[in-house]
Amino acid sequence: FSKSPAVFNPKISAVNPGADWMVVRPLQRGDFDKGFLQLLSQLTSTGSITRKQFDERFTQMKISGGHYVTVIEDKRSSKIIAAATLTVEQKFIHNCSLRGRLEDVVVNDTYRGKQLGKLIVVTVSLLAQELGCYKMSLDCKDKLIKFYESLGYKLEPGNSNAMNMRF
Ligand code: 16G
Repeated sequence: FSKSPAVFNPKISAVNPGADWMVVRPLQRGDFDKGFLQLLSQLTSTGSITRKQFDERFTQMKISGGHYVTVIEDKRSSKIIAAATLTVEQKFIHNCSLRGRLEDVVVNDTYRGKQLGKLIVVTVSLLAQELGCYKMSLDCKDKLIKFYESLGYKLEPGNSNAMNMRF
């Protein structure tokens, strides 16, 4: 990320969120009541997750480690308005290195244009770098390629085709 202008010449960044009505922080159990799952449903199907299921998954993620679910809360309404997850994989390659994956990035529709997507992606990307990941990867829709490129992500032609097997 060292050449990313978004990180080193920001108007808005992890250290300068630019507004006192919001906070960037790790997911908390109480976020079940702050619309976290409703926000995720703007990204894809969540199913109908009960409080118990949410709590158990939260606990499992804590125990297994490597899951950094990060959110932005609007403190005025106590609602989660953006989220992104860093998942860290342990590797043998690259001298027993770590690989980061950027997952489940979503910003509430009604908060468009406030650069919250940039804020949360830059925050989570810096976290990956701080944790010692040798790279950070993501899958995204075609229309989001420009957005991620503006934050320092690059397509690697011939080397990074996303393929899925859906079950
Ligand atoms: C996007 C997300 C991915 C998410 C998937 C859900 C980013 C950068 N990518 O690819 O993390 O899990 O959508 O879509 O946020 P699906 O329900 O079709 O798997």
